Amino acid sequence: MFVTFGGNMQNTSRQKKHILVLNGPNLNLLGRREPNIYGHETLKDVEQLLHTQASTLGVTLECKQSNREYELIEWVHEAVNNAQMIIINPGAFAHTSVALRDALLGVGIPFYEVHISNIYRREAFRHHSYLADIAEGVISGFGIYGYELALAAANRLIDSTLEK
Ligand code: CA2
Repeated sequence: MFVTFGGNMQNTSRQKKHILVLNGPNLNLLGRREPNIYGHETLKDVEQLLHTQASTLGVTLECKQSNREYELIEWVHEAVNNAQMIIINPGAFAHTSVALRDALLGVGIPFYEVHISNIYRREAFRHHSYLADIAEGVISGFGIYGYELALAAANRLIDSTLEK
């Protein structure tokens, strides 16, 4: 059940809503290089925005970034114990990683794939993602706003499953 309290939506059901936000290789450089493609905000700025949005929605959030494929895979495995949704910007691993695909398939946690840039307007090798066909949805080309869209959508998807 959901009630508004001080303008914020509160989840009064006993089940905690928890979302894992993963960022892959080189996204720690956000805001520091290639602002024409990825904008001026740093990853810390993005994570702060998402934490603010999450508290308004009444969900808890964990944000992690790694340049290592195995670390992302480990975090996906660990999420099986506590996250109802994953939001992932896999970076270039979207275009290369069967292992990350297998991890996401293996745990079966629903996830949204986010790309800051429009990968379909870029080089041909970015047009294919190993995650896209197993994702609940893909957001690409909305800048960092894509993460906020994904969080709003993830919260709704969790609510719809809690209601059942
Ligand atoms: O558009 C996206 O979010 C990407 O996932 C970003 C990846 C790229 O390989 C994907 O094709 C699309 C690259 C992340 C690199 O991030 C940087 C950020 C700032 C400066 C340099 C790299």
